[in-house]
This record gives sequence, structure tokens and C-alpha cells, in this order.
Amino acid sequence: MLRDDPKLIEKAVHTIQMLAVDGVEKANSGHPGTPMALAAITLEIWLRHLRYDPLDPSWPDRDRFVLSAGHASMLLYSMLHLSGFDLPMSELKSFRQWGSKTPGHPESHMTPGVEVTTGPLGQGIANAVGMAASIKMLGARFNDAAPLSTGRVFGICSDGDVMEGISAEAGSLAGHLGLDNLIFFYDDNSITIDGKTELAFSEDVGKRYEAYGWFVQHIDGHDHGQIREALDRAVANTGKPSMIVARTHIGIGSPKQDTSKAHGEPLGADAIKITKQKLGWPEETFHVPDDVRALFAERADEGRAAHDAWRMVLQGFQTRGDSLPALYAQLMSRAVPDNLFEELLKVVPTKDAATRVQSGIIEQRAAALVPSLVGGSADLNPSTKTFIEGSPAVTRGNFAGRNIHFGIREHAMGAFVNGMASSEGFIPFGSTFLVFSDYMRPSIRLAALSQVQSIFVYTHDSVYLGEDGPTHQPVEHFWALRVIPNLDFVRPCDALECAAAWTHALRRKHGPTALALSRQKLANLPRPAGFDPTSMLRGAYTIAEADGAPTLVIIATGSEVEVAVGAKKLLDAEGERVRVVSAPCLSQFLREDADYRDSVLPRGVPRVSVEIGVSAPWYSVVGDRGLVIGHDDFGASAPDKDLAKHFGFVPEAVATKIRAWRGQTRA
Ligand SMILES: Cc1ncc(C[n+]2csc(CCOP(=O)(O)OP(=O)(O)O)c2C)c(N)n1
Repeated sequence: MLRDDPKLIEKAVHTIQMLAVDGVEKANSGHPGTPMALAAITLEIWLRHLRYDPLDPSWPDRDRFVLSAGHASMLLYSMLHLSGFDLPMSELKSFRQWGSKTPGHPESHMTPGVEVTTGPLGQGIANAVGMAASIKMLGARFNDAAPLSTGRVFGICSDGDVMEGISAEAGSLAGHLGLDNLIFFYDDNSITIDGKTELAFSEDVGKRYEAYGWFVQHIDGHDHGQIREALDRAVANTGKPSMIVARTHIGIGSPKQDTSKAHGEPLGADAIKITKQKLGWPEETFHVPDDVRALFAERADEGRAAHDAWRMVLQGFQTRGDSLPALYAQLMSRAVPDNLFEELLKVVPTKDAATRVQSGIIEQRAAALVPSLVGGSADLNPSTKTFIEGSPAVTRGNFAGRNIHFGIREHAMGAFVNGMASSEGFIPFGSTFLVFSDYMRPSIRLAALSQVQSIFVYTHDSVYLGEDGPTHQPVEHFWALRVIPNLDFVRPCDALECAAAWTHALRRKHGPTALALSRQKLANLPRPAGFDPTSMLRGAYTIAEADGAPTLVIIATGSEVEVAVGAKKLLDAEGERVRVVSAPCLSQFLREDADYRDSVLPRGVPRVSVEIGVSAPWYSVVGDRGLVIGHDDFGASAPDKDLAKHFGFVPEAVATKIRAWRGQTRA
């Protein structure tokens, strides 16, 4: 084995270090010091443990590598290039440039072999927890029949990662679940951007992870023998996730070693010259010795062989006479039946209820039709109604269930769900109150950026949650979520729209969906004669038609649709011809063709919006001559009926506002 040659290993370390240094230098921006420090650890992981096939980066039973310290991206790009992934040298040379596959921080949808998008510190390690759980959940379904899901998640986190709170939540959950297929190195280099970590950080990280229930080891991160032994022990260890605390030197071998200067700026021509001379490395940039290429080629061959062996296992498995092969196929394609919407419509409750209740009933049917659907809440099952009936919760001893108790860890829940969505087999959801989407916003944004199918179920979606008061009452959240690119925010008004919302979320493969559901009871609204239910999937549609050509269109969402319909009745009686448009998903509506949009919101007809949240963005829908009935303040602690009255979200008050505005606009 070429990897048993210490001289060649040393050469490979230098190759990785210098590729990173050269890439950063050419881009004239980036982070050279950390790739230099982590080259030895990363090489040992990839050459001795990580199971990958560069020709098929998404081979389901691969091991995953997560660089949580995403700023060290040139380390990952160098590894992917050397390992034979579709990342040619030209990409390393265009690091951080327009159109390259080597963006400043790793982006999973951009670069083959990048498992998750990292950069916001703490997210990657929390994603990795979800990935490790996902692999175990898949394994619990099939491994007794055939070892189809046996992957491990290797990763590297930095000081910043372990300082961020999200990693503490995720670490605690990983320890609780005993995720022994999760193996991380903590790059303990005592340096962050401002200087030494001691400026702000003095706890014993190893002891903290021990307390979370991890298997913790301490090593010198430049000593190959120590790295190997620690890795072997971690891989063999069962029942606990592993944290290997590795002392390293940022910018090792360069004049900037052990200083924060090595963190986030190019080394500079002089420092590079000195460093290369010291290593006996040629001055030529992006130099890769032939024997180093051969070393990685040997490893890629092993990966391909492992993949081939797995394919044989899969083929044998597929000849089974029972239902497992079909289930496996369904999971791996995250299959959603073509007739999902029709099937969900069949179970739409006729009884009026809160949309969280209606959603819960519909979700049960969705879960029966879509075996990929799994998830949980952040300790709010009785409130969010998302527990999948008939299936147990995942525990450290049993990963066969479909329900996950995330505990009160919203940040980690978001990242965990994204980790699952970035892994294989599942369409994951996480649920909590809408106001706490703030606690998950970084993960929601990353789900949207990295185009993964995460579903976020948010209940208690407005001030109408009532007595809990303004701390729990979202007002800016509707728009705060709507403005995230590639996130579809869906706020259904009744049971029928809940069926559309779940259909939308389950069909939407390349981006997350957030559902906003009411705590309070809402009426199931009648639809106009000849109503086509598929119009609900178009984001906005006419829910109550005007008698003749409309003189006015009221656009409302969620609980305010009922109020708008009430106001319409009052205004119609006075001679208006009001159309009410329900707009559960504005982003979907904007994707519809102009003819459809014009048919719903006819040009030239005055528009009013009604939604109990911040008003300013609604002018983009109603136009600057339109009327926005919103709520630009926090809520209050009181019963929902009183809040509706005081805040003016009852039909009479809405009609009064519209009348006054009509008077003004006509004058
Ligand atoms: C959530 C978040 N906050 C801030 C940053 C900006 N940032 C990038 S790296 C870093 C700290 C670097 O220290 P460390 O994590 O120890 O990395 P090293 O210096 O060892 O590369 C910071 C604050 C970030 N990427 N993510």
C-alpha cells in the first residue's frame, strides 16, 4: 500500500497544504492557515477510513466528510481534486471566482463531493449529527436483511464551531442518541480571528463533550501515529460519538504559524517562498507530484471496489420476495405518489378546527403514503400535532421509528433536519412555534441555499395564539420567511389548503417549505361553484368570487381569509363586487405564468391585503395605491377573540377601513 510509505504521506500533506496556499494566493483571498494545519488529519481520514467513490459522489452507502470549519474550503477542494472527484485543477485555480465550482465556502449544490454547505460556524457539525442519525435510521430498516446503510460521518470542527451554541445543542443530542457513526476532530489551535482563543474561551472542550456522552481523545494533530491510533479507536468504539481533540498549529511551517494572520488572508509571496523552501517544495504553483497522484488513485480504486461490493449486496437484496426492496426503492427516491394530492383531499376533515389540527390529520395520511417522511418537534408534540402515529420514537437503541424527539433545541433541529435532507432516504421535518423560526433561521436559510427538501412545520402562527402573549406571537415572521430566496412559506386558511400545503412540501424536491398553522379554530370555507382544487397549488386563487366583474380584490392568508370573506359580505351588500383571493404561498404564485396571475389579480382592479403581521412588504402585492391592513406592532396577552377585536381583524373593522379608503381613493 502506497499509504504505508511515510515519506509519501509527508509529501501528500505538503501537496494539500501548498494547493490550499496557492489557491488562496491566486484568489487573493481566503484562509490558508487552517488547511495547512488540518492537512495531516484530513489525509489520514481520507486515506485510511473514509469510504468514497469519486465517480459516484452520492453512492448511498458512502461515508460522509463534513468540513464544519467551512472557511478552510481549499482543504476540501484540494482533497476532492486529488481524490479524483469531478473537480479539475482549473477549478482550484479559479477558487472564489465567478462561475467556478470552488466558492469561498463549500456549497453542496455547487461542488461534487461536498456533502453540506458550511461556513456559518456550528452548522456543519450539527448537520453531521442529522446525517449520522439518518444513516442509522435507514440501517435500522434494512441492515438486518442486508448491510445497505453502514456509513460513518467524519468531520472537522474548529474553535468557532464549538463556541457556537448550535453545536452544543447538536452535541448533546448526538450523545443522547449514542451516534457512534459520528467521528469529529476538533481543531484545537488556540487561534481565532481576533487573536488567541483565551480572549474569550477558557472551558475544557473535551470535558464538555465527555459530559454530552461522547468518547473523547486528545492528540497532537500533526503526529500521524497519534492520528491513526485515535481514528482506529474512534471507529472501533461503540455506543458514543467521538470527538478527537487535536492540538494543531495554524499556518504550520509558514512564517505566520500560530498567529491569527494565518487565518484569513493570503500568506503573501515572501511567506510562500520561505515556506516552500523550508519544505523543500518547488516554487511552481499548484504542484502535484506523480506519486502523490498515484497514492490517491490507489485509494479511489479501493473506494470503487467497496462500491462494487455494495452493489452486489444491493442486487442480492433486490431479489428478496418480501416488501423490503420496494420500500428501499421508495425511500431512496424519496417517492411521493403521483396521486398524493387526490389522496390527501380524501381525508380532509369537514369539521372546523385549527389548521394545526387539520394539518396533523392530513400528515398522518401523507406519512402512510410517503415512507420517507420522518421528523419531530422541539418538545412541542401536543401543540404542533406532528407525531407520526403508529411509529415509535427514535432512541439510542432503536432507530427504526419515524419520530424524533429533538428536545428543546430548535437551532440544532433545523440543522439536523438539513443533515437528514442532505443524506439519503428521508424527507425530514422539524416543528415548533412560528415565533421560534427565529431560532432556526440560519438553518432555514442554508436549506434554501443548498436546495434541500427540509420541511419546517410552524404552528401558533399569529397573535391569535392568544394568552401566551407577545413573546410567543409572530408578527414579522411571515415576511421574514417569505424574503428568504428558495424558501416556500405556506400559510393555509383551512383544512383543504392544509392538504395542498403538505402536497406542495412533499413534492418540492429542491428547496425547503415552511408551513404556518394556526393554534385557534378556523372555519372550513366554502369554495365557489366549479372550484378546481389544483388552483390551491398555484399559490393564490379566488376563494370567494365577486358577483360580476370585481370592483375590488381582497388578498388574505391563513386565519385572515375568513375575516376577508366576512368583510366581502358586508361590502357586497353596499354595492361593491368583492373578490377574495386566498394566497397561501406567494412565492409559488409568483412562479405562475402572467396569464394566471392576471386572472387572479386582474390589472386595474384595486387591491387590499389582510394579514395580521407587518404591512410594508404587502405593498409589493397591492401596489402603492392599494390598501394594506396589517399589524405593525407586537401582540398582547389576551384571548384571541379580544385580540381580533382590539387589533381590528374582524369583518366589520376591515370593511370600515376599506370603506374609508374607497372614499379617499374615489375622491
Ligand atoms: C456563525 C459565524 N460567525 C462568524 C463567522 C466568521 N468567522 C469565520 S472563521 C471565524 C473564527 C475562526 O476561528 P476558528 O474557528 O478557530 O478557525 P481557525 O482560525 O482555526 O481557522 C469567524 C468568527 C462565521 N463564519 N460563522
